[in-house]
Amino acid sequence: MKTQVAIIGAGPSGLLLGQLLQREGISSVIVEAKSAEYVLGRIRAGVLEQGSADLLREAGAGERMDREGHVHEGFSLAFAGRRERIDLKALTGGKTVMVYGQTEVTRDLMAAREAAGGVTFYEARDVKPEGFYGDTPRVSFLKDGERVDIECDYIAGCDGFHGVCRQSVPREAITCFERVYPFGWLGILSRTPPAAPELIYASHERGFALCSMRSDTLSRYYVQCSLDDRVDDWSDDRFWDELRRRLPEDVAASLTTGPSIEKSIAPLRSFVAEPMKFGRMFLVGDAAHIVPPTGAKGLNLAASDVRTLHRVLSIRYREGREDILEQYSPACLRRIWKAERFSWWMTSLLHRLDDDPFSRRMQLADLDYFTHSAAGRTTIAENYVGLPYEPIA
Ligand code: RFL
Ligand code: PHB
Repeated sequence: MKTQVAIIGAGPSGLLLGQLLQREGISSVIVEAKSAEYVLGRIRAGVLEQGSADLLREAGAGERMDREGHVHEGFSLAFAGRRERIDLKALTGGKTVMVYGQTEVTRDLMAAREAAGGVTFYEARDVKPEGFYGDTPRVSFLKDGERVDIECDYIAGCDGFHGVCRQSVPREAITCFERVYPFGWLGILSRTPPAAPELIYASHERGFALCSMRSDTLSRYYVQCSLDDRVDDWSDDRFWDELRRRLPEDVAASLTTGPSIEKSIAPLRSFVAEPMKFGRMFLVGDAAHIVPPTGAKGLNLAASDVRTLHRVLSIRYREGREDILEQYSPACLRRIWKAERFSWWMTSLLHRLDDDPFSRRMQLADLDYFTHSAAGRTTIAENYVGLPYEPIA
């Protein structure tokens, strides 16, 4: 089997790339280790930058998002009994974010790919990117016990943090930067109305908490937890009690609780691999970088990598310019490091870091300063809505 771009991974990165390439007349085949149902069962991101929402529209998969998603013009930071609103729209010259779940984004992209007749192999085993330092790269895998080989011009490694692509690169060709945080997030999804119309990020002596949502009837909440905690340690009642204790009193008092329909623990990590291009293979999204979820940047960074790869591949195929491909890695990394910085900073600002009262006073001073200075609020807002995309020439 032959294609122009072999894409490994059918998460949001792989599916979005496939869709954008298809619109440009560039063929792709997607190879995914799990089933489509499994991919759709992962509850993850909820906040899309305006640029990510625009990209979904460009991919022809934005219709339901525009109908069912919610545009948010601000969010709040809660600390020391106060609630400070960051007015995203006013502080960024009109930019907003879209609250629309990653599950729905993935579902819409899968439907768009099916409608366009795109080829996707699910439940592929022993997937291997091969020959990417030469002129004839291949992706090889087992499907229903048979080995399949896909010959291609380029490989897009969209296979997430634990994927095979980054691991296939020779050790000396890649440098990884990492910070692992000494706490995690326990998240639940419940069929209850959201605690407030906008997101609330709460910094409390007992630890961080976040009120988010998927719709008017579906809420997503998180509390900072210990890395030793197991999901089974947290009954729904324990979760709701802990959440209430960390929220502003009025929000806690009006919180609607109900049975959780999903509950999971995620560790927090910052990670960047450099470079992101190895011969004819590109790393995209979580395969190349991870951010702690505090800044809502993971999916958005994946989308901006896809945007850049789509732009350079389009120029490559339209104009025959191979040199343009060299811009992929530096252009992506410039934006990635700024999002890494923001996510790390938001994480340090809002979580319980240690038992040192001095650390807590520094956090409160930072929160007080940033929410009361126009420059501080603007800094938070312009990072949250998403920094400008790096130009490709
Ligand atoms: P994904 O989504 O991990 O998809 C990778 C796909 O590759 C497949 N795969 C393989 N396929 C073939 N062969 C192999 N050897 C393979 N190995 C793996 C996997 O099965 C999978 O289907 O990566 P992608 O596409 O780069 O997308 C990245 C995003 O999923 C991620 O950045 C976000 O979910 C991060 N994130 C958030 N991002 C935001 O922008 N806003 C948020 O509000 C936000 N909240 C979150 C989050 C992530 C969270 N967790 C659990 C990590 C909240 C949480 C709790
Ligand atoms: C979510 O709704 O899952 C969510 C929202 C904002 C974040 C992280 C996760 O910063």
